[in-house]
Amino acid sequence: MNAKKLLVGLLLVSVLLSGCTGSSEPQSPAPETPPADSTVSMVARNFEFSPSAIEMNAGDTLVFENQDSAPHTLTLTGPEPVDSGTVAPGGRWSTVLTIPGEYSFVCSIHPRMTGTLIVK
Ligand SMILES: [Cu+2]
Repeated sequence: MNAKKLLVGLLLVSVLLSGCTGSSEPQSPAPETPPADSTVSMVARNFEFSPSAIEMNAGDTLVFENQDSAPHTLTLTGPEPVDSGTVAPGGRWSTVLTIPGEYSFVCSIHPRMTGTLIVK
């Protein structure tokens, strides 16, 4: 009797072990990963924003890099106004825009530097 119980126990253990290492793993639903928020880059160069027309999705990060020899600002007007303040040459600034809509932007130091941005 004891030997039979031991044998059943061993069988059970071996079944469990093979279940863990075998190819017939239990089907668990793949974790739902929301699309990663992406980053949109924009630079100031030669006293121009590039690109000067930008589209991004709500929740994306807008990264502004000043590749010019002069300080610039990225001053956004629209549903979610935001101002980088002065970004020194070689400097970088970023913000996350969460409110969809049409924006325009300008460098407050050089008002002829303009552009448009759409948050979808
Ligand atoms: Cu400027």
